[in-house]
Amino acid sequence: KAQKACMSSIPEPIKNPPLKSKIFINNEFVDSVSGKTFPSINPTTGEKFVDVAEGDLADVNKAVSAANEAFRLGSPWRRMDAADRGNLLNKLADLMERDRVVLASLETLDNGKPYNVSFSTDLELSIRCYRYYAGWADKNHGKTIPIRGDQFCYTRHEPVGVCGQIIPWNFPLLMQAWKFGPALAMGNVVVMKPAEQTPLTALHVASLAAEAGFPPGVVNVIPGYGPTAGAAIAQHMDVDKVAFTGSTEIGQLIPQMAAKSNLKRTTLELGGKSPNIVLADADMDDAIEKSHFGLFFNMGQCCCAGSRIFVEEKAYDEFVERSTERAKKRTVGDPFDSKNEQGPQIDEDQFGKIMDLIESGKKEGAKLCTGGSRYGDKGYFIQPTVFADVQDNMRIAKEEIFGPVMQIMKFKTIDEVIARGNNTEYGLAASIFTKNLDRAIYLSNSIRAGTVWVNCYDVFDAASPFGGYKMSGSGRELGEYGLDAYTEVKSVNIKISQKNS
Ligand code: TXE
Repeated sequence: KAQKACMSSIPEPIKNPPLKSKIFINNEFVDSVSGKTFPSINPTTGEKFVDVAEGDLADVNKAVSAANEAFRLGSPWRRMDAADRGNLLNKLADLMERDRVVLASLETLDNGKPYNVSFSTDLELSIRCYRYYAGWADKNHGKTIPIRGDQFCYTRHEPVGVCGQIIPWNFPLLMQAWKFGPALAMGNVVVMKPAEQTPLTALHVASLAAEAGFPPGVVNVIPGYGPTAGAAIAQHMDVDKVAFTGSTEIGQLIPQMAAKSNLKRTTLELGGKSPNIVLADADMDDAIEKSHFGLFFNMGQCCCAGSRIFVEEKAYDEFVERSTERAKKRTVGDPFDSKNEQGPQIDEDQFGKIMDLIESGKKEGAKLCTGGSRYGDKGYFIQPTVFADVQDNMRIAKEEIFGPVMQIMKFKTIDEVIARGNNTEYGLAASIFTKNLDRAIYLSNSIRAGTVWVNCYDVFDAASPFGGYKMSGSGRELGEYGLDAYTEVKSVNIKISQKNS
């Protein structure tokens, strides 16, 4: 009931929101140096709806120069009080509130996620993230340290400088917020490349940053492709740091490019194959609904999706049967229609990758309980799919599917499920459903993952750090920990005539 009341308070979307489709440098929208554009496709129809300026090396060079100029000593940005950087971030959040319907509509048009979700989740979490980091702007400071001798020693927390930020398409606004928030709060300047599939909300937010009053050159957004614009950022000699969220495959290239150029700092947030462990003593209604959400949310396009569900033997049959029923009820279709829980996948490539993995599951002998095919005949929709009797060596149990495809496996003992849960190159997230506190804690401590959810899934808060063990990434975003990636610590030692305690 509460959910319904909340949904009904969501304002109507705008079907044709205003589109900002040029490159954003120095607080201005400009064409690409080459004059080239690329099409942005509506995943609901598979049709182009706008041409976007295509940035590459030449545009990245321009943006990096603008960013360096904004970061020079004595610049308005460098001279600004830290608290005022926080005020600007809060102003940006206010403007996002003002344009919330436009941004949510744009996100749904470009990405295909249900409008209700864009409005109530993506916008809400993004705005909160900016406000959270606004509060940190004047609170991440150094120490004075009582070293030996007649010395005065203190540390300064300085910005890293020009931060390259490369983000994916699954949560365009939120990934931008996770990266802009801490970077700007700490006084850095940014050159961001949004994913080629979803450049529009990033560009709209850039214009809001200018309106909020961020000085020219502090925020730059270059739409374009990965191997050109993205690689130009990662390889740039005048970029001090690169933060990347995307595939593990490209995540392995980023530090190589960083090292071969100027050893810029890197943080990576990559793929996952997260275990969701359901013990027989769990509240089954709750475990089934939250496991459904943990996998199918955002069309399965979540790095932390609970995509290996291990269910204890005694509860296995019930879990499979009821999860199948729930998946069959999942409503799929036009993401602007508020009755739909699921929209299209992001593009043809992802659609093809997911269908290929579904076929592999069928061929390798997993039991297809529901779904398994395309939905409709237009756009990139896939039926909610459930596989049971999945074995650990099947491709669907090992590879990140990034689609609406659930894998259910059976286990007998706690030690077995820990070993199997950890038997992956990834380590982003995990979850445990049980009423037994002792087992919940033992399992949470034993699974090698950056986030563990107990009796819940996808609980995100800007204050709680997020990031991966193993090949799911390095470094942490969000929370106080997330400031580290955007801070250089300088130790200053001053010789003094006499130190006293
Ligand atoms: O990712 P890419 P794709 C996973 C998911 C998905 C797979 C492929 O399994 O099926 O990755 O998705 C930029 N130098 N995730 O192809 O290519 C690119 O332009 C610099 C998990 O979309 O990694 C985009 O901005 N940058 C993930 C960003 O990298 C490059 C979210 C991500 O694209 C580049 C998305 C290059 N050579 C996909 N090549 C998560 N962790 O949430 C590409 N890019």
